[in-house]
Amino acid sequence: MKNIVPNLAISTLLVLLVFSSCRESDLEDDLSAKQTYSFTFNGKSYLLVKEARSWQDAVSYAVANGAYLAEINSEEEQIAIFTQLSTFADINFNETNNQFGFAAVWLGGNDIAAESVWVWNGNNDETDVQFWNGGVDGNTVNGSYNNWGNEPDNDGNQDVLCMGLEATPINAVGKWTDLDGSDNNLFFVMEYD
Ligand SMILES: [Ca+2]
Ligand SMILES: [Ca+2]
Ligand SMILES: [Ca+2]
Ligand SMILES: [Ca+2]
Repeated sequence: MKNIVPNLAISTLLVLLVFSSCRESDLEDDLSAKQTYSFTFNGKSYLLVKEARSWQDAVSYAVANGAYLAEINSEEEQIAIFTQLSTFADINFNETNNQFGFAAVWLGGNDIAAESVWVWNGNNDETDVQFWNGGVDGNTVNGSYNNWGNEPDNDGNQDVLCMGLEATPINAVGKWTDLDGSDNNLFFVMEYD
């Protein structure tokens, strides 16, 4: 009988340890183990997470870390982010390939709430800013910047935005494309205020 209590205590401790380490590795906001690349532009910090995720998962990561998926508000911001990604971030294109065969990264644009109403909402909350209305032949809203390729075309119902890191037959490198956020797992860029 003497040894039962200590054994129970040790067993309980082991169970707790295993449980907590499982929980640790499941945490959505555990960025320490991930490959990342950080940079700044115009007083903002950005973090590229080199882990291919669905768009919604990428948003969850960003929000859990006090950030949002990058919202590109000017040509200068587009150039800064694209230059960092294409020149310095050391991205393995094969790891962030989309279903159409070109490398891309998620940004915070989407038309989830209403088709063809494109907003920046990189934390997927109630606050967004519309920047585009319509499809390929749509129009900018309130003079907002955009860098669409021959997109958005909502091909098969595509409601989230990525930046291409490779040219395609219809889009130059760096252009924006709408994709299905669940059918594609991509690296993603977080922006911090
Ligand atoms: Ca921004
Ligand atoms: Ca928002
Ligand atoms: Ca759409
Ligand atoms: Ca598209």
